[in-house]
Amino acid sequence: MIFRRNLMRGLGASLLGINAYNIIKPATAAKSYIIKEEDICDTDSLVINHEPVNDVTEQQIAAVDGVVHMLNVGPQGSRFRYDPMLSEIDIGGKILWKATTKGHNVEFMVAPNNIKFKSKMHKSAGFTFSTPGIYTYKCTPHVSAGMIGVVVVGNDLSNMTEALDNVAYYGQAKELIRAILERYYIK
Ligand SMILES: [Cu+2]
Repeated sequence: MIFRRNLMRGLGASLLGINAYNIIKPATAAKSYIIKEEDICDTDSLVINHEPVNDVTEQQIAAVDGVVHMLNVGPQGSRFRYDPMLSEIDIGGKILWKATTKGHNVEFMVAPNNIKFKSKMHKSAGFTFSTPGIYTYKCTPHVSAGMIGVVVVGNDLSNMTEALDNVAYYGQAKELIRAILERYYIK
């Protein structure tokens, strides 16, 4: 389940060409996305695999807590974006990154317990978040263009300091991650 505790606070704000609607968007429409079997990144395709993702079948999409689209052009017209950029899920929730357009992947940058995950290019991928905390992730080839995302699991902000800055952040990634975290979680 997505909790929307912070949604109202951000409404109307605009920073760096992103607005609250596009950062936090309810994932209740997940059932409407049809994922083809061949678009699912299977376990053997993962460079680093800590969670099997080949169990994300069409029938199981309805059980996904959030769907994040990987896009060549984001909702605001920026190149190379995830939509939404921020996902909030409960412990044990699963996110599906859908290869809506090709050329993208998902690679964790900051994660609790230094959990590693890197999906194959051009493929949809899923991950089950069993450890609470803040996760930041990038599209490996597009991080400098700001193709980044944030997942907050279990409303646990204990690794905020680490999430705010990391050597893996560069280009637009750094200011976008900071903007998201500061707007919604830092008073
Ligand atoms: Cu990309």
